[in-house]
Amino acid sequence: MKKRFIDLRSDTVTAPTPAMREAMARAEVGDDVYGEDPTVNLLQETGARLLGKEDAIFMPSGTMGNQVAVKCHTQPGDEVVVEASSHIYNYELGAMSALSGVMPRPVPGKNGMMDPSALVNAVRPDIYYLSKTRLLALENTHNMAGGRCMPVELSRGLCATARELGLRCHLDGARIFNAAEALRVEAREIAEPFDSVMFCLSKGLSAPVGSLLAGSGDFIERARKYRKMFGGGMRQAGVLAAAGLVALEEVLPLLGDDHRRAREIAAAAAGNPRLEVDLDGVETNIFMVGVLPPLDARGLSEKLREKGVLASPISPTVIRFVTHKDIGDEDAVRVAEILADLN
Ligand code: TLP
Repeated sequence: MKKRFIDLRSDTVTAPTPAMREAMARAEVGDDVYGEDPTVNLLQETGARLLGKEDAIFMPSGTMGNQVAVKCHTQPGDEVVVEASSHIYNYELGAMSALSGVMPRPVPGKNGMMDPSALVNAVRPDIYYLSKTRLLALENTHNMAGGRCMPVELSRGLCATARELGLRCHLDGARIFNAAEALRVEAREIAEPFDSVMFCLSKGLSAPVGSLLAGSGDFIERARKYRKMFGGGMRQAGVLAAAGLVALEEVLPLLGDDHRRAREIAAAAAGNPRLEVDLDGVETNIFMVGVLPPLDARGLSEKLREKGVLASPISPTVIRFVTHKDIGDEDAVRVAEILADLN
C-alpha cells in the first residue's frame, strides 16, 4: 500500500472533496471562449461579488492571473514596483519581463510589507528618458514572509500613495481569504483599494484547478483578450469552475482551522532548542522554521520524511510548513510531537 505522508509542503497539494467531484460530474457546461459556460459565469459572478469588484475572469493558474493583470496594466518598457520576496517577482520565471516586456523594481519589505516611503523612493520621476513606473503589485497573505497578513490600513495607504504617483495597483491575493480570516475582515475590504485582485481556488480552498482575476468591467474585457493570447482560453471549463464554487461554499469557512493547526505545530517546534520559530508571526496557514546548526534545512526535511512528514526547505536554514484541509487534528498532533522531539 502507498505510504501516506503528512504533506505540509504546500496547500496546493489538497485533493478535491467528494462534493467537488460530484459537482464536477454534474456541472452544466458550454464553450467558455464564447462566454457560454454557465458554471464558469456563475463562479466569475460569485468571485467578483466576494471581492466587491464589477467583474472577474476564471484563470487556469494564479501565475496566469497575475501575469494577465500585469499585461493589462502596463506597456513594454514600464516598471512594476514589487516587494523583493514576492511570488510575482521570484517564482513566476521572469514572466513579467518575458510576456509584458516590463522591468520589476524590487523593494525589500519587513515581513513582506514595504514601507510607503520606500515605495515613493522606488517610483521614477516623470521624465521622458526614464522608464515609466506604472504598477504597484502587492501580496496578501505573503507567502515567503511566512503567511503574514498586510493590515488593511497599510495596503490602503500604499495604494493611495501609488495612485498619487500615477501608478495602478494589483494584489496577488492567492490566499486573500486566509488574510481575511486572520484579519477578521471581509475579503472585499482587503481588495477595495486595488484595481485588480487575483485569488487562487487551488490552494487552501482545495479546488483542483483555477484562480480568479477580478477588477472593473473594462479591465476584465482586456484580461479576456490577454488570457486567450497567453493560451488560457478554456472550453467546457465548467467542470473545473464547479469545484471552485464548492470550494467557496464548503472549504472557505474552514480556513480558520488550518490557522489554528499551524499555530499548534509552530508552538511545538518553538519548544525545540534546535529550531527557531517567530510564534507572533504565525498568523495564517504558512510558517517558517529556522534550523540551527548542526542541523540544516535539507537534513531536517530528510529526517521528517523518514517519519512520514513532508515540508519544503526554502533556503539552507529555513523550512516552510503549510497547513490545509487535508491535515487534520491528529496529523497536527503527530507533527507537533515529531518536531518537539527532533534532535
Ligand atoms: N505558490 C506555490 C509555489 O509556487 C511557491 C506555493 O506552494 O505556495 N501567488 C502566490 C502568493 C503563490 O503562493 C502562488 C503559488 C502563486 C501566486 C501562483 O499560483 P499557481 O501555482 O496557481 O500559478
